[in-house]
Formats: sequence, structure tokens, C-alpha cells
Amino acid sequence: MEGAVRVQILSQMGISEVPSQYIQPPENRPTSETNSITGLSCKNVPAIDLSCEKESVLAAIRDACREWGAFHVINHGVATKLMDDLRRVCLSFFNDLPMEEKLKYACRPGSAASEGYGSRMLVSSENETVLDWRDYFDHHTLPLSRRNPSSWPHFPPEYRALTADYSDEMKALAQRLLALMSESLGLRASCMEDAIGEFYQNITASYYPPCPRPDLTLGLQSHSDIGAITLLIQDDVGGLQVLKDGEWLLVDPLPNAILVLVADQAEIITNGKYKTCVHRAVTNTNKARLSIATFHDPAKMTRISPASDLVSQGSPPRYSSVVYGDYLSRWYSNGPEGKRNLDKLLLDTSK
Ligand SMILES: O=C(O)CCC(=O)C(=O)O
Repeated sequence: MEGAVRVQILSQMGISEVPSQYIQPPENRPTSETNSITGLSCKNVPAIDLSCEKESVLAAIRDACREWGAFHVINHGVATKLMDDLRRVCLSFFNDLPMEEKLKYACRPGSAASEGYGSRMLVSSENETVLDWRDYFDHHTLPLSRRNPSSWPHFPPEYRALTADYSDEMKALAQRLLALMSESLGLRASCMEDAIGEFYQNITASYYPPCPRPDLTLGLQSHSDIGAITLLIQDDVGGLQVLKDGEWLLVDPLPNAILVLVADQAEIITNGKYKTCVHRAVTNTNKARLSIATFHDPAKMTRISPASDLVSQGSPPRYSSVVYGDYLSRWYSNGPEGKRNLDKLLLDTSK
């Protein structure tokens, strides 16, 4: 099992300082401005109503993916009760199950992205990286050959069935959104999904315990998501920030909305027309926060390259093609650091 101390234990000890491994270098620390829930609400991630007329949805998606790489969707067809129930059971796993029970589900140490209960998903090497102030439970949900609900929490009793239902709903929504994103670029609806192939889907419930020093720590370090598209729900605590034009902006929780994050492979497929979203999570002193992210990735053997319909003499490929498994191994061995892994694939198009 993963050898790391769970952050929840540190938080419950009532310490007033955080251990040095959690202290971010000054350039990565949130400023008190970017940490404030009320401070930055004037610049909001766009919210798109999927029940509106199609042309206006396509135009809104085009603008949001170009400018933000992120947008909320409302009237998305996923039952509010399912989202609420999943938030409730995930929170109950972290809050109500004794630590020795939770540790029965611990991730394997030293194995990147292994399923289960952990604290160190984005650590590139044991000694170098500053640790996130976060515990999580990662579920491998799709394809069905990877889905093994017996390795997910037994408590609360409805946990596994809800997670499986939610996985299916997220897959359908991701397919719908990729089709809309494709069409918004004038591509055939299946273009992006065809490029990605069968979804490898993971669901990660992140739990950020109260932290005595939000000014020195991050709940989750700055990164862009590795795969193609991420669908995220959060509770009403707030703490997710996106990087826009060099500024960290808080994503105000929008009740019943689902946040869509464009991820690295979507930026490659769209030849940079749509931007991967660099994001991070900040902590707070008094309230634990929960988010549930559903990642949709290609299979490791899939080669990802800019869609041929978006490449021409006047618009040459901006990224070299990459086998997703190679991209993934580099991401885990280098660490994320914003979107530097994606930037390494950039081609010089100035010649
Ligand atoms: O907690 C959040 O809102 C962000 C979660 C996230 O970025 C992730 O799980 O990769």
C-alpha cells in the first residue's frame, strides 16, 4: 500500500504549521487575492446552457475553448440527484470511515496512477516534489474490462453502484461534448472521438482537508489534464482556480453545473485551436472541500496528432504526433508543472 501519510491525519492533529514537504516555493504560492472566494468573481468561467439552440451552443463552446479551455455546462441531462448522491457517498468515505478501514484501499506505492486511496498522485520523484494538501480515491471505470467495483469502497453501501452509474453518464456526456466541440470547429461530429478512440476513464474524488497555512500550500499543484476531456463537479466550498492570461481565477461553484476542462490531447487534435486548461486547487483553514473529476483519455497505444482537416499549407501542424502511452510516462516522470509536457511537442511553425 502507498506509504504516504494521509493529509487528513495531519489536518486532524490540529497543527498550526505544515510539514516542510508541503510548503510551496514562493513563486507557486497562492497570493491572498487569488485565495479569496469573493475577490475574483467578476471574471467567471463561461456557463453554457446545453438546452439552447444548437448554433448558439456551438458558438459559445468555440469561444470558451479558445479563450478559457474551460466552461460550465448546465441543462446537461445528468440527474442532480446522481451528482448529489455521489458527492455524499464520496464525502462519507473520507469523513465517516475510520482511517484503518480507508487504508485497506490504499494505492500501491511507486506505481503511477494506481487505483485506490492515496495522497501522492502527481509526485515525480519521492524527494524532489512539494506535496499536495490532498487525499483522493481514484477509480478505474472504463473500459469495462478495467472496471472492478470490488476494489472500490464498500461503505456507504450504495457507493459502488452510484460510481458505476455516474461513470456511464459521464461517458455519454463526454461523447456529446466532443461532438459539439468538433462541430464548433467545422469538423464532422465524430472527429475528436474517432481520434481518441475507446475512452479510458478514471474518476478521482479529491478531498482537501482544512489546512493551517493556505498561504504556503496548494491542494493540488498547477497542471493541465493529460487526456482529452475532464468533467468535474465540486461542492460549494470553492478552491479550484484556472490560469487565464497569466492570472489565477477562482472557479465559483455553480450549483448543479458540470465543469468541462479541455485537456492536452484535445489541444493537439485541434492543432492548438482549443486550449488545454491549466488549473490548481487552493486550500482553506476551516472547511474540507470535495471535488470529483472524471477523466477521458485515449488508450496507451493510440497515436495522437492534429486532425488532418485542421492542417493545411497555411495552417501547418503545430504539434508533433505522440503515442499517448509515451506522453503519459513522460508526464508522470517529469511531473506536470503547468503544461510544460505539452509545450515540448510544439513545432516551430515560423519557418
Ligand atoms: O479539486 C479540483 O477542483 C481539481 C481537481 C483536479 O484538477 C484533478 O483531479 O486533476
